[in-house]
Amino acid sequence: MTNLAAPAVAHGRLAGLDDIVGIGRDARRGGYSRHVWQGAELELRAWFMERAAGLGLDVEVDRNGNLWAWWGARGADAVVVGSHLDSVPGGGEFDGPLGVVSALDAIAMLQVEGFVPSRPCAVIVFAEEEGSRFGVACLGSRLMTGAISADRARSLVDADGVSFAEAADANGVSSRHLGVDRDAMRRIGLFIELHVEQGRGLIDLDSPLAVASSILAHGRWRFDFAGEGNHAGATRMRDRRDPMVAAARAIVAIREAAAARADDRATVGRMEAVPGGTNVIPSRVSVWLDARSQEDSDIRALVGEITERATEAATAEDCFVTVTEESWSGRVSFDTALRDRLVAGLGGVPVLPTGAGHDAGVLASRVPTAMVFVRNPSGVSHSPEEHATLDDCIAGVRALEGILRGLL
Ligand code: HGY
Ligand code: MN
Ligand code: MN
Repeated sequence: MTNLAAPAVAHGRLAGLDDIVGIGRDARRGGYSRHVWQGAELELRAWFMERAAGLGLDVEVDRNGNLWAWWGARGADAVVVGSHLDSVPGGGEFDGPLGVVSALDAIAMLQVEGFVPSRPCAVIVFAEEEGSRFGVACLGSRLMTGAISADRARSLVDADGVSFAEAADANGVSSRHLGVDRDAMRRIGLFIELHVEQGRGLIDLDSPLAVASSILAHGRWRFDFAGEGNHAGATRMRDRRDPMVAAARAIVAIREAAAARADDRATVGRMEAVPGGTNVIPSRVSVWLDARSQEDSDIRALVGEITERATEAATAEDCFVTVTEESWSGRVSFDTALRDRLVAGLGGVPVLPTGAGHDAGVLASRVPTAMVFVRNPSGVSHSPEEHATLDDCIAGVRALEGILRGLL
């Protein structure tokens, strides 16, 4: 069938992205800071509910704070599409929202064309995908699938000491009912997440779209270096037990360890010194490690080496280090039948692996799951420089529309 409809456009971007372009701008960091159940993310939730209701979709919040918008009756074997609306601190405009906006636009286009689905269909917005507030990425999908226990999730705290349980309760999601959502999981027949590409893959392949093959194994570890808090002027250099110096040595070792391995990635993008005064030798320094590798065993080996070297660094400064695994995601290979179906339906687009984590990766071990990537001409993500052209975004919506037409 010929496409009769086109996605709405405003000010040179998809109209849905234009609607939310002013929400959560971060004047200090640049880009967007949209964190679960805080001002901007709450505005985005309200925007989603209104936009979905405007399309006649039936919106609900599930027991873990994820949003669902049903096209037609809720039911088993549903085709579920969507992504997330939260961001990293100072993130880009597309990571998450592009998938949500494109899903709504694809449904809107099918509606204009008079298409009537013969199978349940829903758009989902997963909560706390980036883990920017509570530390564990993909928290909404992990809770829904049982990949994290409700007790563990309830006990996670944000930078102000607010627990996930408290934040959930304050936002109408009962913390007592957090956890594996068997009803929701039974309803998902398959899940498709459209996402901006987060590397240079599509630039180099000269294609606006790709379908995902796999996600690197990845995880987060917290290294807490403990020393002796003391006075910056009164403490002789030889008398210090400075955890900042130990942490600095460990960070250099992290880079060396990852760089010495074929395709491993290790990042320290966050650290905290306690108490954090210019004239105070810290008593504790926490360093968050994000590590990723091709295989689960590679990453275990990498983190093992990093732990040894961090321990040496701590000992050299007469400090101690404790290591806590905050989250773990094994390597994901997406469903090959669904992937091949999408590739064929999209005229033979390339198949790409990704180093970025996604809710689709969490769902992949439970239900057939696929991802569609939209070219990112900057090749940059988790930064205000992340980009996708309007033409490529439209190609993504059209792709999703065609995929839904074929599946529904
Ligand atoms: O951290 C990640 O890979 C992500 O984009 N959630
Ligand atoms: Mn991201
Ligand atoms: Mn994302």
